[in-house]
Amino acid sequence: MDQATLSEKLGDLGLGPIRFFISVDSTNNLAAQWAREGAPNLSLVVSDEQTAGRGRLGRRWYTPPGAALAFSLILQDITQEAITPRNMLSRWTALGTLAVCEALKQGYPKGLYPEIKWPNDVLVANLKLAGVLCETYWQGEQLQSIILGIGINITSESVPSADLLDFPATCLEDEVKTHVDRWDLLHEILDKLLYWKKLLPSPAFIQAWENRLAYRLEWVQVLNENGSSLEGKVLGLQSDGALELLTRSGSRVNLQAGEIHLRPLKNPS
Ligand code: BT5
Repeated sequence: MDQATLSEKLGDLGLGPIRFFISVDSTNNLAAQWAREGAPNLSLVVSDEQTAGRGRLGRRWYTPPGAALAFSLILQDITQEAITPRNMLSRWTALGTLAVCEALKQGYPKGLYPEIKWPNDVLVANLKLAGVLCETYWQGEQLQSIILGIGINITSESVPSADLLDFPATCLEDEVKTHVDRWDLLHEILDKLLYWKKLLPSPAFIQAWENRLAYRLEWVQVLNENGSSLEGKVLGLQSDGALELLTRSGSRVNLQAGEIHLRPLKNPS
């Protein structure tokens, strides 16, 4: 792939300019820098390899060459969607996960059941296939830009060894048992993303997100970064994107998308 070919391939989507790299540290870093320098809305950074790809809270995201999709979309016209308050920001992360799910479902309608592991992962067959890192840049209370970074494992080379993972992972080719054209998939993901972006403030968006939610009506353990944990049954989503759980004592708890992890509970007592 090269920049001109990719720009042509994605040309019908109405994106901003596209920068394609063979290798970068992190597409989110390059996108943030470009946004500061005045990148137009919907500019896109794509790289074949990332040498220091990032997950949340300084965690690593592995993107070896020739094996995955790694890209970052720059969103500058955020007020247009009219959901700038901080408590609505989880919708932007969900936009990435939902777009990946819908593109996968469209491409592989039979046999692939992508789900959103709240707040930022895409699972297939209970294995992590993709992750979203949404970063915001503010000037005071004014949201300037959002960088929506998405990483998807395509070939088996993209799946890190188990010792590097905090949740078991897979790649698309292993799940669909056939060759995948990652650039076709990129086109479809961006297409879905632009579609749902327009609907971001609507109840239909929350509904579509909730329809893809993993572990619905199942018991999960919620692990906090501070070491505390909570067990609950996943009920669904609140209108602000909070995850609603029913605890063992019968109370309802709404989780905001902070630094927490969900784990399925195999044998709830
Ligand atoms: C994420 O974080 O899942 C967000 C990943 C976002 C990556 C994209 S790629 C384009 C853009 N540029 C960037 O630098 N980042 C974005 P989190 O939920 O914190 O998960 C991180 C954890 O996922 C790590 O601690 C590993 O356990 C695991 N992991 C790392 N690489 C993986 C991979 N290729 N496949 C599956 N799991 C992986």
